Amino acid sequence: MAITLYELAGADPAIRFSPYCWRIRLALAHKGLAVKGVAWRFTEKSKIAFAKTERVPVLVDAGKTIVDSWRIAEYLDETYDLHPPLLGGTPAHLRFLNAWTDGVVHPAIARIVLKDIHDVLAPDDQAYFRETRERAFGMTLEQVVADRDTTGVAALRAALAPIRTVLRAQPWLGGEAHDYADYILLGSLQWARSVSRFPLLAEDDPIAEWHARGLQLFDGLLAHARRA
Ligand SMILES: N[C@@H](CCC(=O)N[C@@H](CS)C(=O)NCC(=O)O)C(=O)O
Repeated sequence: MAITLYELAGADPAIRFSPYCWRIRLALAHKGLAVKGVAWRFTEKSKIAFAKTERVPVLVDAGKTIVDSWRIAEYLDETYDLHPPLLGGTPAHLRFLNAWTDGVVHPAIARIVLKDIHDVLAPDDQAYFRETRERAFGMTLEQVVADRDTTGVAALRAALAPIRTVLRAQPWLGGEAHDYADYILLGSLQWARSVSRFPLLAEDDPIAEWHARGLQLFDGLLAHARRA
């Protein structure tokens, strides 16, 4: 039976925009595994209650249910060990990259695309998203993104400096070949790309060149995805 992945979707169910779900889409493609994606919306908590979580991604494979993108990547390496490795052994540096991306890069991206995310959501999700995110940020969605053209985008580009340094020295974050390190950040950029046309990266940024190559991986998995 095919692997099933519950993925965050917009009002248009073809718009899949969760950074964590994109990491797993890329991870599955890396492993050469087929997947059936199931569109899930923020307010459909009951649909994933069987997994004892309120968040996606949720992966179901051969009767097993796994939640949390990092844990899913570990599971895929453990279970499909004859396929190309994603994490490879004891991935302390990848754990760091994962935590840094979630904790530093995501807030910087959110400061730019938060209102765009809201705009792609179905009506029930829009109300939920506005309420939960405005509570978390302590201001309106419009206020969060008000300075995105100036300080917002500058803050994101500055935060990405370590990535720029690495990509000046090697073609992929994984080294000579792409691996889960690349999928972590590609997933984050795909989150923004799915919901927004705002240019996160300057054209001459080495990260933009890497991103262009990343979009074409696995027959253009990211490049061909539906966008708002
Ligand atoms: N640490 C989790 C984070 C998962 C997560 O936060 N998912 C978001 C979608 S991007 C979610 O389901 N949010 C539900 C909500 O905000 O109610 C992972 O890596 O999978």
